[in-house]
Amino acid sequence: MLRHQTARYLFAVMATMLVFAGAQAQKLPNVMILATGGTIAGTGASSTTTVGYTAATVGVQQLIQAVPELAKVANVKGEQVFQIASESMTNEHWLTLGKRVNALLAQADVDGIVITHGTDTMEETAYFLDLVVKSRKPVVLVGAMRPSTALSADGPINLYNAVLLAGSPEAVGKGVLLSLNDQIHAARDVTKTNTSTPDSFKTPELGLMGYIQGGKPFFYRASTRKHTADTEFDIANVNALPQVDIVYGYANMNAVALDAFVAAGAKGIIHAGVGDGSLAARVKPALIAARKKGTIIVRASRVGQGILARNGEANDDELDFVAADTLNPQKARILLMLALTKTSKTAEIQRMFYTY
Ligand code: DAS
Repeated sequence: MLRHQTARYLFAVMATMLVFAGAQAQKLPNVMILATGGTIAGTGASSTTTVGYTAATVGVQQLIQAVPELAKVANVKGEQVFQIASESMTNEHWLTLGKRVNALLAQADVDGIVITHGTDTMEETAYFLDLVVKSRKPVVLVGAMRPSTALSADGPINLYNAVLLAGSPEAVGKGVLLSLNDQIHAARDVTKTNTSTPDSFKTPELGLMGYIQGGKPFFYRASTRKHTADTEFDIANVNALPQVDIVYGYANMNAVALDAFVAAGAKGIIHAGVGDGSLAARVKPALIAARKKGTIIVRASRVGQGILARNGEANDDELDFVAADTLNPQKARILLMLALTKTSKTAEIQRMFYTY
């Protein structure tokens, strides 16, 4: 009799625990982890290998299994969208990823998305998504500066923080975010500033958005520019992005690269000029000729910070050029590509550079 009662009691306890666990799981946000490769999925020859390792070797399920704490902050599911080192990211990868993100965010059972990604072009993918994601739900890009096999690998804690951030109400409506090193950055203004150290990602001058500490995100600022749900760009029916290339400014610069890009059919050129986007005497005629052929010219700066002033170092009104505002050249390229899916009118394109 006693054994029967004990069995019934144990069964009742287990049933209660299962119901409680289910209720807990129901209370946790549903976060999708889309894996694309990079160092966070990298492996090195030894635990002290922090450069010269192989990126994009560990699969998404392994990344999730390596951080069992994820289950305490979200119901996570993983999907391997592709597996590449991000220096090899292409427009085609971006269109695939952007469409997948929008499809998942349209699902009621997805509360947020984390994208594991290489650090080399992470800021670019983040900004592309900032301009094409049609949702206020959090999208967080995360990577690592050390491979998963290294002593003090930063991937696991970065992934934990990113999942926590993507499932947090505080991150809703903030635009696409990038989080490494316990920091939260806005996609538009963050950039990689160091080739190898864990604190590489910074938002110089304009400042990071906040921190993740003790399992909680803390926001101190938000972007003033349009993004995500407020975007005018739609890639749903876009199968290829217009070719836009970047010419880099330097002393003794010539027009060889510019002419080659235009001859190859570039629809737009980002001129990453010295200083405030100054045009070298040997290059200006080639830029004017390219514009006359219909190529859109955006004046940006290699400097990295500050406003690229319209009609400052060149008469953009007269030349019919566009000024990049504060976007770095690699991000100006992204905005110009998307702008060219809607218009080739320079006044409209300039408006977009002052809007996003
Ligand atoms: N090659 C780098 C990349 O995939 C590795 C990394 O830092 O993530 O971007």
